Amino acid sequence: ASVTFSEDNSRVTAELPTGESVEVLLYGATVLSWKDAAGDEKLWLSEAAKLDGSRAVRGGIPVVFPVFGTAPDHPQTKSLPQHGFARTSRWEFLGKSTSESMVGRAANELTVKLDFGLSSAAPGLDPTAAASWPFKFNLIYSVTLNRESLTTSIVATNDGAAPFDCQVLMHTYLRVKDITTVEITGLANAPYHDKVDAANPSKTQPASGPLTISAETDRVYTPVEDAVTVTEGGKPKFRVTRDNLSNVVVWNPWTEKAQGIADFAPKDGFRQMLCVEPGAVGAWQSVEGGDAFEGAQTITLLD
Ligand code: TA6
Repeated sequence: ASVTFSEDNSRVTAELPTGESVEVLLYGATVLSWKDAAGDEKLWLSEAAKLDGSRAVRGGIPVVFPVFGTAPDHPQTKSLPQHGFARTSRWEFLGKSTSESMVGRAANELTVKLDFGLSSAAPGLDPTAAASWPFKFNLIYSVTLNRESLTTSIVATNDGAAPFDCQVLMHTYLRVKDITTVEITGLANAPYHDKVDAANPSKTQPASGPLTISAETDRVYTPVEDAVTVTEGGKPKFRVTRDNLSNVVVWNPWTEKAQGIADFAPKDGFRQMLCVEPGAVGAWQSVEGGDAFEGAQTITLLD
């Protein structure tokens, strides 16, 4: 048995013989769908998400580079759009590879890796980028699927002589059945920047007790533990681990913000989603000419 691929000029899909699948839109190299063997969707995608390249995809896993949010007092990136230009550029599909290994429960388990590229010379580069971020760079983004997990990894290479500063984040929209039964653990004692409390943004997560979501939540954590776990109704659902990404953003827009986001639909869809976003966003990553920044997330299915 082998992996089934499909590719057209807008997206690439891969399906394992056991039924798990992933779909990636070339626009933004945005993972749109990740299904388990039973066909259950693990990511949330807005019903009003634009998939035609007219704006960043609302949902799935948008790639954030070279800036998270906006950085008005950072000369190199202050004129870039929110979350940078990677998610609004057309990436090139570089190819696929499969490997077989004794992984997890299944002997001889298949793993499939899809590679995508975006460079400063690419025709698909969002035009605002070249205009306002004049660095020579090359991005390789890999999406790796096996029965247990989905890994997304990025290598950002500086092809110029001058160093550049960047931030990297994978803006993952996890799908949940009911946000009110969700608990997030692995953040104990973690300092975080609370973007909902401008008056008092610097906080620390208590030593015990899970994070629960019952209002707009927008926090940039620096976890002290390796894994963040999402449970629903007391049952573990997702474990998120990181390589070289020291931050995790937890976001849910809740009622009012969802109402105000044009491409967020249905408006009560915030009850079925939770953004857990691994990134290197607490500080600027300075990449010397010829060097690269690498980071990855792995989302493991626990049920
Ligand atoms: O990751 C959280 C966040 O920075 C929120 O502040 C909110 O702006 C969200 O990203 C969505 O941003 P977007 O530009 O995709 O609407």
